[in-house]
Amino acid sequence: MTRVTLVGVPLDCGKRRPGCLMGPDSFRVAGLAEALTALGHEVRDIGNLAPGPAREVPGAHLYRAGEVAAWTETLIATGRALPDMPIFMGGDHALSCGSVAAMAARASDRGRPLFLLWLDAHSDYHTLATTESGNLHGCPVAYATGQPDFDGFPDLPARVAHENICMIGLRSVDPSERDRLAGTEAVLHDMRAIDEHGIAAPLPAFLDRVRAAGGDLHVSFDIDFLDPSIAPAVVTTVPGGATFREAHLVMEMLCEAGLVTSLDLVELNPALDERGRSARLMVNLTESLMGRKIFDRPTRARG
Ligand code: 4U7
Ligand code: MN
Ligand code: MN
Ligand code: MN
Repeated sequence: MTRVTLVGVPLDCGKRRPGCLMGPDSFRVAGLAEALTALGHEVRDIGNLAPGPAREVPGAHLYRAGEVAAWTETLIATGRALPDMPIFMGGDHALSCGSVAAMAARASDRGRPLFLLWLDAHSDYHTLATTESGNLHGCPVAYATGQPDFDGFPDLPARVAHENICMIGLRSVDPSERDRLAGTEAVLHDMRAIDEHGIAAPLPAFLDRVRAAGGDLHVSFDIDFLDPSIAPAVVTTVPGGATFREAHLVMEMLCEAGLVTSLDLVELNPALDERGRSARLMVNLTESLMGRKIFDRPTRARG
């Protein structure tokens, strides 16, 4: 049994096309709390957070950056103090500036490192200086790892080390992100690697490292990790994403490892959904993460 805290984050200012505002309520309507309760977990929904007043963030090309910075401040303050397993129901991916920073701070308060599993078509490694779109949902990994050029944002209480990051599902990475990530120890699995080796391949080694380090593990699930044919509720669809079974397998393997301490569900745009199917799929995947299985499997031997 896990104690789960649902945190609504109706942050919709990380990109120009609105809609993620309704994400938290779509997850509620799709039955997230009920599904986790039925699996035997203790679930508490603390409602939706609200940001403080916008901060001063310089940069004419940036879209509503002062509001993202205000949300980041709220998320760090609230998230750091949350017990148990928070699920941040977005909201767009700019919320992960705050959720990841908060979980890194919480882990460091407990004397542990934070590991980050990034499930996304994109690497979200822009800084305020490198983003061409000016949309801050493309920036959270750079912020959370402590890259420079986040003037006006709150100081990071604790940063995530690149060597503790694993990204799976990549298929749209901008050249400047690629060049800067290539110089780090982050483990990057693009869709080509998944086609070639299977989605299960990169996980055991990463999970072994989390376990060996006694780390917390935050999973950031951008709905565009999934192929748009099964999850249509996204603004800019990127073809060639994870299939239904590939995504469930990742969740099932994470469940078996028993290491996940927090989760983001982000970028769902309910206005573009088809009769709620994308929201329902995200809820089903969360159920797989939290223990729904057909048969028990013997625990894999660990090296
Ligand atoms: B998401 C992009 F240019 N890199 O910076 C950008 F391709 O949270 C996309 O992963 C960012 O959906 C996507 O605007 C952010 C673009
Ligand atoms: Mn993203
Ligand atoms: Mn994405
Ligand atoms: Mn997106």
